[in-house]
Amino acid sequence: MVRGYVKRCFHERCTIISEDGKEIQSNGNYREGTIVEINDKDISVISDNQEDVLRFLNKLEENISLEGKGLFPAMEKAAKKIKASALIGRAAIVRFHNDADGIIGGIAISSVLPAFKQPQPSATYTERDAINDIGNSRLSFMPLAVFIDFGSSEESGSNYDILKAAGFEIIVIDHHPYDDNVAEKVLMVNSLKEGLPTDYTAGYLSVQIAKLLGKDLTDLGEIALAGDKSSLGYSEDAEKTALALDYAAFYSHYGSAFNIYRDVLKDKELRDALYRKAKEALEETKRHLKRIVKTKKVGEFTLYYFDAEAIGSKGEFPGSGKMATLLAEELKGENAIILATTGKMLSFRLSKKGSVDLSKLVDVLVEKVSFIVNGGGHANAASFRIKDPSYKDVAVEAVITELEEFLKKVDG
Ligand SMILES: [Mn+2]
Repeated sequence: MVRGYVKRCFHERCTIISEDGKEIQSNGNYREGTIVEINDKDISVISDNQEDVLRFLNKLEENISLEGKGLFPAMEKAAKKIKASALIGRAAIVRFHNDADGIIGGIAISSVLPAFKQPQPSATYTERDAINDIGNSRLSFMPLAVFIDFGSSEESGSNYDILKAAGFEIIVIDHHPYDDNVAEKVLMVNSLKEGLPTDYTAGYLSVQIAKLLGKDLTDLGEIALAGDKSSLGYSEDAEKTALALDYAAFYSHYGSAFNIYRDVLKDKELRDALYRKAKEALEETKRHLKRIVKTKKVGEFTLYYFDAEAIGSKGEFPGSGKMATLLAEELKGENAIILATTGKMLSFRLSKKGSVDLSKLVDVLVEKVSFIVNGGGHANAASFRIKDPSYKDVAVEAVITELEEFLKKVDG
């Protein structure tokens, strides 16, 4: 005798998922989402109250068997939850950061979990996102939300309360610095939380989760690593695809992007065309950068800073963050900190990984400088936002002052 979950009934034929993960076809007519007891060929209704459904779900998750071992237990737990959710046809939303790493994560997870897919424009999960997600799934029971390559921060966490109050369960797959309170509210799969470096990117972790569920997407994993320039290594081909994805992401509208990303992965001609356009734009940017970049010696470091709006045209690829990355690569091995300013956003990059923790520097800036609204990122790449673009020059001054202090403290 096992329990089962009524997945759907149509013309007196029902699909029931048993707690050991089997799909059973049966005659009858039950309400979807009902928990039943299966006794040989007899089926009796238990209930459809939330407690019984949750108990069933926990049992089902426990019974899921995985292919091999995960990098850490939270990863296995997420894999089981995703598989169980897919089995019972639970409503799900997958939001992923709209860059190569996030996109690969979105593709990997949605290959094992049918879900509403949504590229995430900002690095935080906002009030607006929460209200939209609730609105989109308000008729479903206990929907699952999976957030990839963003969403570990305190700011995101405050909006998870709304989502959870509406009955959502949340999984966050990420490699950005995380907030302890957020880690308690969600099932967090974050490399930093497990003592792994940020090089285990969100897309890479997502590919590993899919692998535990029998989907081998190893090639995609490399593209995710390339997108975030991970030290775990990647092929030249993966690097090309990552750049093509970033380029497509930059120009696509948020709602319709997902299928284009899949096309880029499938269609080499399209990928190469996008790659060439992106590469051209980057080469052009490189030439302009040399012309306008300013430098300032701060302690052991040289700060390279530039106004991204003085290069190229507004709203065109590459964005200011990518420009900063480009310069960081040019200066590889040098003790350089790069700062790109544009509108309200200022982005830092490091040319020598690990030489200083940029996310900590941004924390200090947010705390000490009144016109800096918020910020975040990781050790090698971080950014912050100012109240108004007119504060841009003062912001650069503030960065120089605070950086000096910050470096002294790190040394001492
Ligand atoms: Mn990432």
